[in-house]
Amino acid sequence: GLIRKPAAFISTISDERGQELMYAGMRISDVFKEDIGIGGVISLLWFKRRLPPYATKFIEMILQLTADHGPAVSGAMNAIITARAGKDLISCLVAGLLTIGDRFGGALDGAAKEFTRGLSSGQTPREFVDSMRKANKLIPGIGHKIKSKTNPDLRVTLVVDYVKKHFPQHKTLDYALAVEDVTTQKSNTLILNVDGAIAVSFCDLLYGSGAFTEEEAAEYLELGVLNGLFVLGRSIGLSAHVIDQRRLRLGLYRRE
Ligand code: Q5B
Repeated sequence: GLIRKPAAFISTISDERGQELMYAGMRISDVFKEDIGIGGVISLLWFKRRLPPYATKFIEMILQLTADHGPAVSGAMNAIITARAGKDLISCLVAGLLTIGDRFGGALDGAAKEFTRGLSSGQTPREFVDSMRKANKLIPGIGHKIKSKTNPDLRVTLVVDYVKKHFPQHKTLDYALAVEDVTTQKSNTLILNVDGAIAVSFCDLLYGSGAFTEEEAAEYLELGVLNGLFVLGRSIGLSAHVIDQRRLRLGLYRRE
């Protein structure tokens, strides 16, 4: 009889085999009919479900806020230098993206992990800070090279205001802000930074929106989706820097 070939390749998020492309079961024509936006598309492809409008707007807000932070940050510098070396757009983009990690732009997953651990284990903010110091670990999502209590990061203010206004609960964000009160006693640059603010707010979305079970929320954090948000957002700005350098027709860079 017929012997079925084992499936060598499994995918569960999109399907182009029928007449219409489907994103997590939603027809591409309905994506536009219902005007779900890029936040809605991300909620379908990343989370395989529709999320409430305040959540999809929040995803869009993250992409807009993280799109760029000037030419001086690690990612942009790498992309600019690569562009000036005459490389193609993808090489420049990848050169920039490869700087994203624990120190720059890639502290979201770590921040989500550490702040949820501190909160769920009942540590006070002071105990949390002390436990991290004892473990000889920097707190992911805390600290900035130029932003501080006296030179606040408006991106963080925008996130905090949005979450407090629209989210049904924001206990991880509140906890992180209380941790910031402790860390800024040491140095006023040890603020809750943009990575940290987005990460803890996303924990509140995953655990508090009612769209995910506790296990699903924990699994998404484990899978590392949060750094993906920064990567996606910053790709907009990195590409822009490459286009800018080409437009300016700048030559090979060499430090004087
Ligand atoms: N200390 C961000 O360092 C930075 C501490 C800390 C406890 C901490 C540092 C850090 C965690 C990773 C993180 C995301 C490297 C940052 C981003 C996107 C961006 C970027 C942009 C954009 C800054 C001075 C003293 C030392 C340290 C202590 C520092 N951080 N203690 N927990 N987290 N943070 N990254 O200023 O006693 O003197 O030895 O790694 O969240 O990437 O715009 O630039 O959009 O592009 O060089 O915003 O905080 O400070 O390393 O000289 O430390 O503070 O132990 O204490 P700095 P350091 P001591 S957002």
